[in-house]
Amino acid sequence: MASSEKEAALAAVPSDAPTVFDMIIKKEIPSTVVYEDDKALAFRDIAPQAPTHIVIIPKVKDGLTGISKAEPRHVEILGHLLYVAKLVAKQEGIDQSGYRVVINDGRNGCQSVFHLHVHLLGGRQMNWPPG
Ligand code: D5M
Repeated sequence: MASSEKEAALAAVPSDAPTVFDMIIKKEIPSTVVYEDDKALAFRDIAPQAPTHIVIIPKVKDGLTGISKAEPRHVEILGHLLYVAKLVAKQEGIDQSGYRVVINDGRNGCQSVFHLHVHLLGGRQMNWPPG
């Protein structure tokens, strides 16, 4: 993660207010959408951390600002987002070489946007442990 991305995450204030992702869903700001269905939207990350870096979000937030806020009613959409990650990885041609799926949560997790999202990263060798 670039230091500016980390700084943005550390400065972010957790909130249920609309985020930049709502603007993307409503097409109020541009994004490069790579997948869309009735429940999920996937678009290229504006600050890519790998050759392929896609953000996958639920179209309806329903209180799901982050994974730590998940309730039983969110189980279906959470599973769907992971399945979309698999579909998009194949579509992006990174399924053979492997990839990483990440959900950042809260301050220590470096979450900067409080609308649950799954990162799909690939196209390079990842390291473990992550930074
Ligand atoms: O990740 C939030 C991610 O959202 C971060 O990787 C940048 C990305 N982002 C923020 N604004 C945009 C726009 N406008 N388009 C595309 N991607 C965007 P987090 O896990 O919260 O740190």
